[in-house]
Amino acid sequence: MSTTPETADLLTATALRREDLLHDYRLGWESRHASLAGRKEVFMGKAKFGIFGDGKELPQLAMARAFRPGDWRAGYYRDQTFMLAIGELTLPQYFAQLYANPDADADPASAGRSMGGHFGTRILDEDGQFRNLATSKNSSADISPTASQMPRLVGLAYASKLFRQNTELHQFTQFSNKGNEVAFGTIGNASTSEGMFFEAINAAGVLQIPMLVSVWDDHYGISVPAEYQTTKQSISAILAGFQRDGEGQDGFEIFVVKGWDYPALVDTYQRAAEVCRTQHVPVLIHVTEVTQPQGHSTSGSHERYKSQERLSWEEEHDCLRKMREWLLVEGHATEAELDKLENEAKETVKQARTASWNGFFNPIKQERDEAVKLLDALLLETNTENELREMVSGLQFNPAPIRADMVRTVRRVLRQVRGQRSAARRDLLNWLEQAEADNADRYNSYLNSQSEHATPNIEEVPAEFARNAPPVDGREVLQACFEANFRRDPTIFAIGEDVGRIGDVNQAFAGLQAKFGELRVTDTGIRECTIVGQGIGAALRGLRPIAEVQYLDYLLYAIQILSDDLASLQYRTKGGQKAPLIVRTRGHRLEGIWHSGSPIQMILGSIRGMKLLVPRNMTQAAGFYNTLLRSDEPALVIECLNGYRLKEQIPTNVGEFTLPLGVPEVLLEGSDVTVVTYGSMCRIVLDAAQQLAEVGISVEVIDVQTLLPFDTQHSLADSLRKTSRVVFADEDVPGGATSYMMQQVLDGQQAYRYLDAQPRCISAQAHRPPYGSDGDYFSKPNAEDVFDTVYELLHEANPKQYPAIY
Ligand SMILES: Cc1ncc(C[n+]2csc(CCOP(=O)(O)OP(=O)(O)O)c2C)c(N)n1
Ligand SMILES: [Mg+2]
Repeated sequence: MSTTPETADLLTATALRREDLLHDYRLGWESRHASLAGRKEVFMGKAKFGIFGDGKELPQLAMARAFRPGDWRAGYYRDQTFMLAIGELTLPQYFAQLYANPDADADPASAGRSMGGHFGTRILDEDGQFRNLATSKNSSADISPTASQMPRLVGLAYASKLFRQNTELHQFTQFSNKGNEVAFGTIGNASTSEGMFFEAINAAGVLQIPMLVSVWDDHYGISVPAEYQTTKQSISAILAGFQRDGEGQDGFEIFVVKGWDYPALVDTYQRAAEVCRTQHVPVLIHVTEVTQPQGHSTSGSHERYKSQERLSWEEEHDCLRKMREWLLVEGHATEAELDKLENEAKETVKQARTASWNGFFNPIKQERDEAVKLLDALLLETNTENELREMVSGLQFNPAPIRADMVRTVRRVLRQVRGQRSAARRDLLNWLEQAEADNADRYNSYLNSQSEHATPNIEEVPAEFARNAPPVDGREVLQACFEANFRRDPTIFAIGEDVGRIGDVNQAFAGLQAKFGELRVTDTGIRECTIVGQGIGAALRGLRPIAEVQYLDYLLYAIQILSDDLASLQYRTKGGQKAPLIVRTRGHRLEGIWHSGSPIQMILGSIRGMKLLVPRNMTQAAGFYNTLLRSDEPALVIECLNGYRLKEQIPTNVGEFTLPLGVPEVLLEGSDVTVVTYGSMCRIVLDAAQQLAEVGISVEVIDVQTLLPFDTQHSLADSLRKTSRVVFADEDVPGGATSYMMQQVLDGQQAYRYLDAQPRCISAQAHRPPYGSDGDYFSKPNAEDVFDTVYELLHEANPKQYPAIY
């Protein structure tokens, strides 16, 4: 440990002032009334679904007392009390999310994109740049899949370790105060059944990071009780082996405390956060005897599955009731004072609810009224009162219109007056155009970065090559690229299996740990999901991780977290958060069922919101890494597994040259057929093209290079205009990424109109390739397949010149 953090003053419950206690009690009741009112809003039809934090108020108030500026949270949908207590959620904001208010000022966590209970703070400013995160109280943006907050939590805590131990990072005071920040995690008891939970716990123990996990244990996961969830029905009991043997030893500190015992909770959180913050020891707090007064969510009622005995027990152990009893016994307040406070809390919530509803609904009503006015004018002008009045009235007198009602009505009305010339029709068309732009911003924006550091804004720097320089192994190009970037930017670091000591299995990091130290180039355990999570969390905190998944085939272990968490991050916060993580992996051809995969369509379908790069060689890969490391977008880079030992020319500016994304490269010009491909297939297609040239067929070979984004300038359509014939080739399953490319080109670029022949796809077999060279030949596309497919196209066009081969 290179610095000694100041020890915080421990705040025990007995040291709390009466006004602090009453403040917490009031807040607890405001939160409770928000839960009660929230459920009613759903049943009245003002919101679609509700899941609330009732029963979990006290532990969260205690946790908030231990939470400091600079700290982070990764939690789940029960945490409204905590968010209210740290001042990062207001009651009107709580209701705004419930109503799905798409205004980021009203719902800063998600701009109405996430259902209620999905919290998060805006860590970016209007321009998409990080705010000062060392002085703010931060929450990463919640997601719904149970336990998916855990991988990211590892990264949030890991960043503190790096900020503390790597003195080069002490200058980044905007992000950290020398690593004194704790990452607080919350999770339900049942969600600890997930593999990700255990993987994250083990990783935190190995890493020794300031991760403080609270388990809210209400005995249930919806209707399924602990007997079905947890061995011995106790997460703290079964994790006891993680308890460290004493100070200075590796392991966890584990605490168990009852969820209704306010003074014990306050004391526990103070002690737990202290040890976590100062010693960087991970902590588990098992909060037991927690209740769920309204049941799991608005989708059902818990009377269906909880016994009468359990329901009565929950009523008696309701944490707010228990706190009231304690306040009275200790003489901190009188019955009358507490009654008053509870009533005031109810009133506060009522007012917040009304204000929030008006803030949500009034603009919609105004838009509706404006649309109706334009529709009225149109009916009058086009004499369509009889035919269309009913439709317009449906909108006009709809008591609870939504934006879809307006747009639907306007589009259907416009259909009826199509072709008519009228000023009112033009006004309505203008209204629709504006509404569509506004709604695109409300509901479809920020899938990708919109900041000045977005990949399209990265300056293009061409590669330069020395004359007569001898070619080197591809891996050496990457190694030189990484080394230059590590020197340029101290926030960059790499983690993964075998990345550290041996410099990854293909040695693109060889020697770099010795040069930059173990904190920059770091081995991890075999745990793909939390390797990615470790990267996500660290990237959220302003660092630039490169997280490695050893082989593309093992990306499946991490695809869920990439898809649910990383890829959706900018979108689900409407630009409020970003995590520019680069995931590096290698795939396509090598050997056998689990070392030669190319499941590109699975990836394309899962990670919209990230970039997907498939460089054909290591020089292209280096150019892309240079671009990505200067941008603020997350990406997956798939290197060619069989390319590390192939010889390449190394650019003299290997750490500076950049490659633009979405720009295909013509590898061979030709006039008869265009073959569109990427990755390891480039070499095979080039080989086939040479053989085709020998029989007089001219093939244009194009490497698309990046699949997300895909050919932003529509250069492939230009090629098809020239050749009128196209083949899409890759190593995915039939109907895999070839279909994606075909859709992008024929549909997206409207290049179907240039075709004189059926578009063709070449892909691998539907099964994975067996081990061995014959397994590869008979399963993956080969040069003969490409030759024959292209030849057939020419044979169809001119059988005389190109007689059938078979
Ligand atoms: C991966 C996944 N599976 C299932 C669900 C549906 N689901 C939502 S909450 C929940 C129960 C969670 O129980 P627990 O972790 O104890 O939290 P609690 O709601 O009791 O606070 C389930 C099964 C989900 N969101 N994600
Ligand atoms: Mg539970």
